[in-house]
Amino acid sequence: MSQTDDYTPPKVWTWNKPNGGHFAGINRPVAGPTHDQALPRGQHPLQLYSLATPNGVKVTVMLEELLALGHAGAEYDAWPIRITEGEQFGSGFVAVNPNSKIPALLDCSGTQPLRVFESGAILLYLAEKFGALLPDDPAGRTECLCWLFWQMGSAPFLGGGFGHFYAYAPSKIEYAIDRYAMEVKRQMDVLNRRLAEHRYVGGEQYSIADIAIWPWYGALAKGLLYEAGEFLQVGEYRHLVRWADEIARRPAVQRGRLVNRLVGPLESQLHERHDASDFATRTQDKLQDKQQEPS
Ligand SMILES: N[C@@H](CCC(=O)N[C@@H](CS)C(=O)NCC(=O)O)C(=O)O
Repeated sequence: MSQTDDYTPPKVWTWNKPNGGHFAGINRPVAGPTHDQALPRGQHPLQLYSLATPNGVKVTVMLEELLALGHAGAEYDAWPIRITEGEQFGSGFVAVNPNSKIPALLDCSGTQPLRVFESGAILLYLAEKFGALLPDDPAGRTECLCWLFWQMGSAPFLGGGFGHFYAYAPSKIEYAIDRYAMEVKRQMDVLNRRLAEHRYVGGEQYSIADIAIWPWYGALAKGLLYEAGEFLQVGEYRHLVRWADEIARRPAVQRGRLVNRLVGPLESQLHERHDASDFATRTQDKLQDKQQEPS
């Protein structure tokens, strides 16, 4: 096994900027704004500040699903936050999310704007606001929320753990990759077993549990995250793959994936979303932007 035992932690940790790996440019050990930057504001009650990473896609899929269900009050303006350029540290964004991470939502439909941050909290807020995509009965609701919170607790092991050490870390550390590969395979097995018995993660009804889990574990199961499909043998989790394919076919999911996407084929990018008609005209948007990746 390769070892990294040439490092002895000092008594007091200090910030070694160049040692931060792939995200060295944006990672820092303190919170709060770095600069003044107001957020743009559109005409709809819901203002979303986000990016088409897995955490961002959860919310745009949710909003598109709500609109597809006929909830006109879910009309939204979606503004891109360029996290590789540090826009999450602007004063306006920090006021909406003190944790400086996308996605962040501002609901301006009441007398005072209401901020909502953390993707799981945003999904739950929207589900309750519109009475949709969350079962009403106590048992169904509880099961759905268990899986929603499962995702919020599990994905950091996939993204911050496995993805970081497998794809982004400046050196390949066998111990770290082993540890997180084992955990991620265990998580996929959890989902696979659940989906062997139920059509959707929450049960027989499509819900915010699927909307939270699909952008991470659906992409993983299709080999689209961290180029790790072969390494993790994702095709073995056939019930998870079946579910991932079914969710991917939903028109609202296909629309939601495009919103605030700044990279990839031009037809997959919709930098800002202000109206349903924006999807039809998106290929006219010729702006290119810097790489975005889940952190
Ligand atoms: N637990 C948060 C995680 C959000 C998150 O990690 N967002 C990433 C992009 S996927 C981000 O904004 N990173 C910027 C940074 O870390 O500075 C949520 O689910 O909303």
